[in-house]
Amino acid sequence: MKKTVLITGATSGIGKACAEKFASEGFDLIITGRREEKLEELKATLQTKNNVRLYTLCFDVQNKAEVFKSFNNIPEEWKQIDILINNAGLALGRDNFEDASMEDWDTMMQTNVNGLLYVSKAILPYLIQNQKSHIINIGSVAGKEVYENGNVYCASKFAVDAISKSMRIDLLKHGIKVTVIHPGAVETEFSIVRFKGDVNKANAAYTGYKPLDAEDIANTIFFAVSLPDHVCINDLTITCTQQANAIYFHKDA
Ligand code: NDP
Ligand code: 8X3
Repeated sequence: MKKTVLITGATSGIGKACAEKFASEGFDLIITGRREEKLEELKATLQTKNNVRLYTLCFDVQNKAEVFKSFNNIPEEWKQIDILINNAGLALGRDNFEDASMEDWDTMMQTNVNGLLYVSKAILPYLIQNQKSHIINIGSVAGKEVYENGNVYCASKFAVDAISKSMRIDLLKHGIKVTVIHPGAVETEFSIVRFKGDVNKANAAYTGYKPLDAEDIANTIFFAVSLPDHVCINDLTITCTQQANAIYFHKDA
């Protein structure tokens, strides 16, 4: 029987690359995001290319009521969820503590922390029922070391790390694997969003070295979910070769 993967934030970057990878490997997919037209476009492309079924859900992960309504209303045949990839997330601004916007802080915490909690809680009954399910949370190297002006984005990803450890303990009795992936710099829409459309600042974030591609992360996630039932990768940090951690890069001269 085909397996089903639920990917949050599938409209671009890492989430979209995961959708492409899992579809190419024959998984059925539930893809989510706020941009409906991007979800529908991806659904059409992946259905044409691969012999798989896709279901789209358009909601804002920050909205608890919307999240629960979306999952309570999914058709019965989509309730068999094997893998949850909690990927939706963002950084907003890279500002010193005293200059940073409190609205940006709220959005980052509500998306990266609350959103992940709401989605996980909403589909937990399906994952428990399934027994051999797997939760993949997308953390960050920013959840391993704090860097200058990273303040609340870093805090949100430290929280993802703590939540992942806690989920692994509490869900042990249900046989649910919990893996947290901590990527370093990946070239996606992430920096455009972080710098609020400032393309020069966004491009500068990836200049002088070869960053990871979204596909690198998708392939790593696929590897983690392809391991035998008795093997669980708990925690995996992945950077490009020119990045050592959240702070140190070796850039081209
Ligand atoms: P992108 O900006 O390319 O993708 C982010 C995705 O998250 C989009 O699909 C977006 O969809 C979705 N999203 C954002 N906010 C919400 C929301 N409130 N509700 C629902 N969906 C939302 O960035 P990445 O692919 O790079 O980011 C994916 C994850 O990887 C994030 O958690 C990020 O923190 C993490 N990460 C990224 C790194 C990088 O260098 N790029 C490094 C380490 C971690 P839509 O706009 O349609 O809602
Ligand atoms: C995104 C990577 O280094 O910009 O999580 O925080 S970083």
